[in-house]
Amino acid sequence: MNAAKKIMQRIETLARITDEPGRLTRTFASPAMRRANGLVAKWMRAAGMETRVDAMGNLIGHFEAKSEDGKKPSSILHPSSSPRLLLGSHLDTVRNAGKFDGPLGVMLGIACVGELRRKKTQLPFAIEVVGFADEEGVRYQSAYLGSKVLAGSFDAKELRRKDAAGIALAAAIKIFGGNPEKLKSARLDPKNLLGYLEAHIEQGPVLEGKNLAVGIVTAIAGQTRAHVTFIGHAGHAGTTPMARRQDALCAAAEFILATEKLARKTPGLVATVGQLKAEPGASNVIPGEVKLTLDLRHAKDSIRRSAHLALKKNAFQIAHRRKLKIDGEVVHETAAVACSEKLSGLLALSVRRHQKKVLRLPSGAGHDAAIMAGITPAVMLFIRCKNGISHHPNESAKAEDVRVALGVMSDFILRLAKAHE
Ligand code: HGY
Ligand code: MN
Ligand code: MN
Repeated sequence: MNAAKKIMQRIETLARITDEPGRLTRTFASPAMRRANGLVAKWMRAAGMETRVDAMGNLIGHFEAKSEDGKKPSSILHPSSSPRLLLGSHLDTVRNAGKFDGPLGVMLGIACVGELRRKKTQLPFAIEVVGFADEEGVRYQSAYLGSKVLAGSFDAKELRRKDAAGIALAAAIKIFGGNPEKLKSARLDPKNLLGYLEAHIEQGPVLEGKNLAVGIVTAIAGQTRAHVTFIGHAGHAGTTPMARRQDALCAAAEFILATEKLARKTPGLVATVGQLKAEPGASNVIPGEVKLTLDLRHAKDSIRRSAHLALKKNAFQIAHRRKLKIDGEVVHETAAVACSEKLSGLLALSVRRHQKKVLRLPSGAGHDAAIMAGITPAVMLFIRCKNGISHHPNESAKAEDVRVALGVMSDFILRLAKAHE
């Protein structure tokens, strides 16, 4: 079976590993994540890699091209100190997710190693394929827990975060078999890293619109994730006159529409209220308290930050006018990150070998590459996805485009090896 077909088959198999029967949901340190790590580790070993799961639950496959006599090339002194190129993406998903967001990058990384081994290619560096433990931030609301540990930018304060069931992050790590005390030492040594290449579906309509299989990411948009709570007064739906209500849900509704209005009139800004919880949550009770999430993205940090300030001010004004109290906190913020010019230039040469046109485009979605760029040059290859759909079960990519991506990535590795000799 050809490599692209095998990747598509594995994507299907992996998509059946879920925490929620009937739909794909695989969140940080969950039983499904454990099963997914086990299966992907098996595929990594079949491709000739040694595998390990680090203190945070990241799955890492290590590959060293051996010379004919089975010895490691001289530059590969020891797994901990050999120069290496990182490939990969995340294995966790959003709720009711698509199959490709994350896993496609990991499967392509494994396939690259499989090709190198099949062709007995000699490389002056090792390759590590990473399946990150938590990029989406669904369970603990703060994204990139896996890549932050490898990049050494994880903040130990996050360990106190609680999930919806009240389980602290530190406890979830331990239950999964990780070690919250060893997160610092799980950091990769930047000295050994040549770079990080992440292949990922575009999650947007641009490549499809230009009829291109792949594209190169210029930069990853910055993001702010915040929680906003409107605190009013619960009351009887039948007896409380409209003029005397402190209805938290009406305040939230006004805020949500104001958020949408600001994003619609600010070029390049996207804003989303993805979660909302109204308490006490009965049809005949005026909602006394509403907690909602706010997700803001923009390629320019200054615009994202001023939008956040404007919305915060607006929320206070709405609360004041309606005689409510308001509370809020920023739970996650990452700056916009430019991809490595040097590695993108090399990747462009590889794309040109497989596609007439080289398109460079920004990413509105966040990616582990944004965090890994903190310790090593990061470069991203986008793969066309159908109607740009993502974070939805209809997310899909074509085997033919996956074949192109595999060719580009394999070519990129050889180019990097040449440049490294
Ligand atoms: O939300 C995002 O941008 C990504 O899918 N984590
Ligand atoms: Mn995603
Ligand atoms: Mn993703």
